[in-house]
Formats: sequence, structure tokens, C-alpha cells
Amino acid sequence: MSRIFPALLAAGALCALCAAEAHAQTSQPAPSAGVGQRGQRLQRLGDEAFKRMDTNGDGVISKQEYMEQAEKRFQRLDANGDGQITREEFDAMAQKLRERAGAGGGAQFP
Ligand SMILES: [Ca+2]
Ligand SMILES: [Ca+2]
Repeated sequence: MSRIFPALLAAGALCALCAAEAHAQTSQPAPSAGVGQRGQRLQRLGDEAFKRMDTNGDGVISKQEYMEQAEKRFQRLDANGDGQITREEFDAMAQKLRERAGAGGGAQFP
């Protein structure tokens, strides 16, 4: 548990970024994404992910806010609710993210 938990938190944070990117892919298609546009898009994704995690809007992500997001992501990944994420459940979420990102493949799953 003690070694796995930080890894799950990191995966959760990356999932948040993946979800933000998948959302951006569907809501704001870039006609010709150059380096500058990509940088701006990544900045916007970071802003969106931060705002989503800062649920009380005080400008910082408390440990409680972070843990709440991590718990939600864990529950999303644990499809059968048995308290463990199998490789199949993990891969299924990765597949969903790839599908959401579209055939162009903008979102990267860790
Ligand atoms: Ca906050
Ligand atoms: Ca499970």
C-alpha cells in the first residue's frame, strides 16, 4: 500500500491532465496546431486541470482536494468496485481516453 499509493496519486494527476486534454480535443479543435499553439493548449489544459482540482477556488489545491480527486479517479478506474485496479481495468480506461482523443491521438495515457 505505501509504495503503491503515491504511484496511484501520480496516475490520478496524469489522468486529470489526460481528461482535460481529451476534453480540449473535442471542444476546441485546432485547425493547424503549431508549436506555439501546442504550448498554449498545454497551458490551458494545465489551467483547466488546476481549476478542476481546486474545488473551493481559493487558488491552491489542498491535500484534501487532491485526495478527493484521487479517490474519484480510483473509483473510475476500479470498474468492478473491488478496491483494486487490475491491468485490464487500467487498460480499459486508457482505451476510453484514446477513443475520446480521437483517431488523431492527442491524449497520452501514462
Ligand atoms: Ca483549494
Ligand atoms: Ca477492480
